[in-house]
Amino acid sequence: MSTPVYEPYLQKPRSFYERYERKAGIKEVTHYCPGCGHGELHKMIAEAIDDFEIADRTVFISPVGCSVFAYYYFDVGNVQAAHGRAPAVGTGVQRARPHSIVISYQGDGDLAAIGLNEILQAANRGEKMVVFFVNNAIYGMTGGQMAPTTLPGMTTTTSPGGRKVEEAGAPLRMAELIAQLDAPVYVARGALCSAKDISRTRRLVRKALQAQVEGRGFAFVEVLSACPTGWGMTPPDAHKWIHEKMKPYFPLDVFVDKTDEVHNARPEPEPVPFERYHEALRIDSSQQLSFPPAQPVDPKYANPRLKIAGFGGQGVLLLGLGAAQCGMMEGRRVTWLPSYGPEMRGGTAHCHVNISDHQIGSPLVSRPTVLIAMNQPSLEKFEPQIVEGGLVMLNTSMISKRPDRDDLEVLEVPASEMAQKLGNPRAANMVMLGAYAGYTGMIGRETIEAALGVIVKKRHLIDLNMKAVAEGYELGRSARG
Ligand SMILES: Cc1ncc(C[n+]2csc(CCOP(=O)(O)OP(=O)(O)O)c2C)c(N)n1
Ligand code: SF4
Repeated sequence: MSTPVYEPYLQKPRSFYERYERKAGIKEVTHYCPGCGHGELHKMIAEAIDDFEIADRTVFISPVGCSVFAYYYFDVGNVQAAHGRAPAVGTGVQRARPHSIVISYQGDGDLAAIGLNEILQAANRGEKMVVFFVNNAIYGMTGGQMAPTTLPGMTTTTSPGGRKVEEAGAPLRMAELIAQLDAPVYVARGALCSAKDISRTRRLVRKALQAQVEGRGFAFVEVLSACPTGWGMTPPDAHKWIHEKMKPYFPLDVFVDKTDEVHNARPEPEPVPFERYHEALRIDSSQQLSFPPAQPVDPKYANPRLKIAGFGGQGVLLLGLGAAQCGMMEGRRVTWLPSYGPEMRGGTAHCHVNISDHQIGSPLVSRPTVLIAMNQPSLEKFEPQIVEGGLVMLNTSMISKRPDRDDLEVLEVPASEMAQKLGNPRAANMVMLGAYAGYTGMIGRETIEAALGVIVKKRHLIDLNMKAVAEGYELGRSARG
């Protein structure tokens, strides 16, 4: 008798990514600690998105806090907002794209401290969005500081003697605060501690999302959620603590439910034509097409996502800007995103560039099709991110090793030495830009020369840069054969 094959009953929601491509090597699990409420709530939201079949028009706004990486998990539209600003970002998204389902996901530090004004104003305006407010009574991400929701007497890293109400005020009951405004249509509080509370919270989540599907208005669901790490407890003790300590202070209830009374019909989905953005930005799109796109482009190199990396002073940001400028002058859609940070002090500096014939979803390049590595640490750091069979361009003057992977196409360019021969090693970035254009055919040589006039601010360096581009271009072309 053959063994029956059972379909798994419990499946990952479809609106979660199949794999969580957050870091090389970590693809199956989230970054949350064991027992953390964020993971539980994520799953409830994802299941509801699946059931309402709204993944293609959902925009999830991740906050600053432990859930900052939510965009690695939810396979929907994602925006990462500055601390406390998710309701403002959500307002913009909702008003620009009224058919979107906007989810603002926020912690208590994010929503009730730095973002208190934002949330009250958005709720008071009755913006059409749902806010999931994760109340774990502390700042989890930064190591457990006191939050506006920290309970009286509760010990945190910034209230080692326990929260003193006479000094810090009483904990804010956000659901009650929002509920006394006129505009919100649904305000509720749930908890993630027992099976009963979890299934009740699931219903609240669905109801609030349903209100968005039906275009009814502002919905707010506060969720009492465990932070075993920040509280210094095991997950079972943390659940018990929510039940015994948090629930008495933050009662579970549905404070407002006007979802049957209020109905603001949503406009039918109406995608905004790309030209309308140009209109809004006062860009004459016919003027953009100053240079014919380089033709023909091998499909392998079309619509590239570039990561360009090196150490501070190698001009990697300018190299990226040059590539983006060229793409723009050839009438393509482009983005350029510099990455600053500790890299400025001697490590790697890098930028993300997209050049595309299509609308670009995100300026972030997490899976580059092309890596331009100007020094060895950049190769080591970003090689694992390159897509399978992608192109890596190495400044061999500074890189002695070769990629570990054998699926990559490698173009070796002794860029710094070539630039040195021209009189200035700092022009290595332009050698690389020329080599990229010559090798892939993605950018026309004339376009680069014109682009230099725009991006190189020191006029006396334009000649040198032109020569560097020309040398790189020839090397790239002959390497291609
Ligand atoms: C403008 C700004 N101020 C402060 C910080 C530091 N910071 C990062 S996360 C955080 C608190 C997050 O706590 P919470 O919203 O409760 O989320 P949790 O980590 O508990 O999920 C703070 C203060 C920051 N990133 N940006
Ligand atoms: S620190 Fe707390 S809130 Fe953050 S992931 Fe860990 S358990 Fe969750």
